[in-house]
Amino acid sequence: MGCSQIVVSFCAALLGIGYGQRSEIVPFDPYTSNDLSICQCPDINDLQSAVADLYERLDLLEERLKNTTCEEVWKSGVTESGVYTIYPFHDRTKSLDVYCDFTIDLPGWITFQRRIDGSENFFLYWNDYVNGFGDMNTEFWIGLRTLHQLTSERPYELRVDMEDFEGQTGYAKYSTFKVGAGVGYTLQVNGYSGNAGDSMATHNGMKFTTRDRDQDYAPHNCASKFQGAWWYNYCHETNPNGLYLAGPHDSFADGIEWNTWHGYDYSLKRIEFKIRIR
Ligand SMILES: [Ca+2]
Repeated sequence: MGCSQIVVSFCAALLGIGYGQRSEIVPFDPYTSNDLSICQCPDINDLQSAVADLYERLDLLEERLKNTTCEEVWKSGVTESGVYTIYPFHDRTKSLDVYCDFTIDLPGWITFQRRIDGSENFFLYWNDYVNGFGDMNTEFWIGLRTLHQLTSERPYELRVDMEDFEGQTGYAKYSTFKVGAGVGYTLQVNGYSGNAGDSMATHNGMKFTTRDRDQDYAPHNCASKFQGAWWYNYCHETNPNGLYLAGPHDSFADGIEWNTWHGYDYSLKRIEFKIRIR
């Protein structure tokens, strides 16, 4: 133990500040010097200011460790997709647990919806869709409130990945994705690229509709008719929150459809909606 550790620990203990804090006022390297002759108790004001400085540095360090996005989680060395805590808001005290996808188009995406096995009931109500539901590791919806909070603070892009029961995959990307404030939660989506076709275009500018809140253009309730919840127009080209009908079905458009890829009578095996800051 060098001089300053001894002195500062001793003086800090005397002054009731705590054990082991290091003051900068000792003018030599505390970890190498063995010259105890110049050890002296620092002034209490200097000591307090050194402690304050230390706390400030700890705050800065803690701030640096807070990942804003899934991309930052990935860049920190994590490579496995899963649920991680990020700090995506301007208010850096506010955290959010999200599922980060590190499987495709790296460095990483926030997944906000997933259908994969039909384990979750998606024919739910307004409050469910505002607040979110399900299990982030299997099937879930992150919630309209969260989507609005995220996309109102920074510009986001969207990626939709899908898979059929024959093992084919398709995707659609959009350079703009934004969800307006409640109660409409109006969707803004455009700038398509991909290989599954643009089934979101008809939903651009639409409000969100659930079985108990009709904000679509059809005379009936599109969510009730197609057993889902979405930014329905009159009514849809994609119905990702529809019934898990597992492949070809006789009913019309009430499964997990992406019309420009598999039409209105084929319910996809997997569909995932993901966003990241563009
Ligand atoms: Ca309607």
